Amino acid sequence: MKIYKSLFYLAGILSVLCLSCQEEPEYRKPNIVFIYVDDLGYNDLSCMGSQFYETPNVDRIYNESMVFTNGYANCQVCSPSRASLMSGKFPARHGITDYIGAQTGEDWRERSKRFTQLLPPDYVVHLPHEYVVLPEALKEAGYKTFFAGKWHLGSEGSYPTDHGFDINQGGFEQGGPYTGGYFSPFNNPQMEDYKDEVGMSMPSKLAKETTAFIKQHKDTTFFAFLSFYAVHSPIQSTHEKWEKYRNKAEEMGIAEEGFAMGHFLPIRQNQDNPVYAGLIELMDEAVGMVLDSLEAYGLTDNTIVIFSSDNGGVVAGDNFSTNLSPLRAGKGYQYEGGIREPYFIKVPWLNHRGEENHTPVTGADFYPTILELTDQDLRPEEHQDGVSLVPLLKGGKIGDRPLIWHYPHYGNQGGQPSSIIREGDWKLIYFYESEREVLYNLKTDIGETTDLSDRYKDRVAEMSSKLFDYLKKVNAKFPVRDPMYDAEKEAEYLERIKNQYMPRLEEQRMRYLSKDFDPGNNWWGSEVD
Ligand SMILES: [Ca+2]
Repeated sequence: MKIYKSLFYLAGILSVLCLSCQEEPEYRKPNIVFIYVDDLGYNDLSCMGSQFYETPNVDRIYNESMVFTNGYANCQVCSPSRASLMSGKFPARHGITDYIGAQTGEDWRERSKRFTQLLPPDYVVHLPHEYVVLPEALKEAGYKTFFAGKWHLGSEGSYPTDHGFDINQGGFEQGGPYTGGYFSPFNNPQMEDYKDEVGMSMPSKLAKETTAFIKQHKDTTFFAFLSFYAVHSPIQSTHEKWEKYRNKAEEMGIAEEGFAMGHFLPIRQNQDNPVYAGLIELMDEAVGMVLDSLEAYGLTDNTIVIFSSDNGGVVAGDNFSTNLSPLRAGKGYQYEGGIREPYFIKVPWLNHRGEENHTPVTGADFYPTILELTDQDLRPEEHQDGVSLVPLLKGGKIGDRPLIWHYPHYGNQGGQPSSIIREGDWKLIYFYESEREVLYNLKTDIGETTDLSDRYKDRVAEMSSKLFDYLKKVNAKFPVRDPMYDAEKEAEYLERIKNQYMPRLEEQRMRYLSKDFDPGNNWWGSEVD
C-alpha cells in the first residue's frame, strides 16, 4: 500500500513538472486556404495527365491530397458554380443559372444574333443575402476571412465583403481581367496598383496579397480564398513563357489542323496553345508562392488546402484555349469537359498521398466538408444539396445521391440548354431544344460517345422523373420556344461559323505557334523598360 502511495505521489510530481517545463500547445482550429482557378480543365495540369502544361506547384497539392476523380463544378459556366460553392446549393435552387451579365428572353434574341430555337429564362443576379454562406459561417466561428481575385457574384452591395469576407482584393462584378489585362497596372477598382508592381502578373499580385494576409494572421485562424482570374480569357503571357511552350509544341509535333466543327462552334483538338500554357504556368508559380509562405510561417501542418475550378477548360468560344480529351467538349457544355474538374482536398493530419477516390462529388460539398473539418455543427438548412466528404477523407463511404445540373441557357462556348442528372455511373442529359434525353455510362464511356437511352428505357424514365421532380420542387426556370425562330437563318449562321470563322481560328492558332509571334504592347504589358 505504502509503495502504491509513493508511486502515486511521484507520478503527481512528475506530471506537474512536465506541465511546467513543456507547455501543452493550445488547440487551434485549422486554417483553410482555398485555391479556385477560373476555367481550368480537368486535365489542364501535369498531375492530371497533361503532357503539354507544366504545373509542379499544383502537383505538390495533388501529391498530399485525396484526389476526387469524379469531382464536379455545379455548372458549365462560372457564376452558378461559384454561388453553389458559397451556398452549398445546386444552381436550380439558388437561381443563379447563368454567368451574371448573360442575356435572357427577347434580349438574347436581339443581341446574340444566333437565331436559336429557345429563349433562355431570367436568373438571379447576385448571391442572395438571406443565405448564411460559407465565409459567414467561418466568420461566426472566429475565422479571419480573406478574398482575392475573381468574384462575379453580384455588383456593388453584393461584393465579397457583403457576404462574410473581412478583406477583398480585386473581387467585383467582372468575370475576367478586362480593365487592365493580366499585367499590372490592372485598373481593378477593388485593388490598389503600385508603381513598383508595373508589369507584375495578376496571379503573382493575388499571391502576393494572399501571402501578406497569411503573414499578418499567422497567429490567428484564417480562411483565405484565392480565386484566380487565370486562366480565363483574355489569355496573355510573358514572352519567355510563350517561347518555352512554343518550342515545346514544336517538339511534340504541331498538327496541321487544329479545329473541328462542333454543334455551334469549332472545337480545339489539341493542347498546343503556348499563350495558354504560359498563363497556366504563371498561375502555378503563384500557387507555389502561397504554399511556400505556409511553409515559411510554420503553418503547413495546420492548414487545409483545397484546389478546384468553377467550370471546364475552354475548348470553344472565348480564346479557344485547350482540349480535354478523353473528356468531351469543355466550358459551357453539358458534357464532362464542361463540368468535371481537378478536385483536391489536402488535410495535413490525414496524410493522403494522392489517393484517388472515385465517388461523384461537387462544389456544393465543400461547405459542409469544411464545417466538419473545422469541428463545427453542420447547417443542413443552408447547404441543402451538399454533403460532408469527411467520411470519404477518412476512408469510408457516403450515401448514394443524385447530382443535378440545370443550365437553361446557350453557352457562349456552344453549349445547349440542358439539365443533367448523374446517379452512380449513369449520366442522363435532357436537351430542351429537342426535348430528348441521352444516357451515358461514364464508367465504360467517359468520352460520352454512345447514347444508351434506347437500350435502357426504364432507367431513362426513372432518372428523368427524379430530375424533373427536383427541378419542380426548387422552382427551377425553363427556356421557352422563340415564336420568331427561323431555321433557315440559324442554318445560314452556322454555315458562316464553319466557312468563315473556323479558317480565321486556324490562322490565329498558327500565328501563336509561329516563331515571330508578337502580340504587341510589350507582351501585353509584361515587359517594362
Ligand atoms: Ca469560369
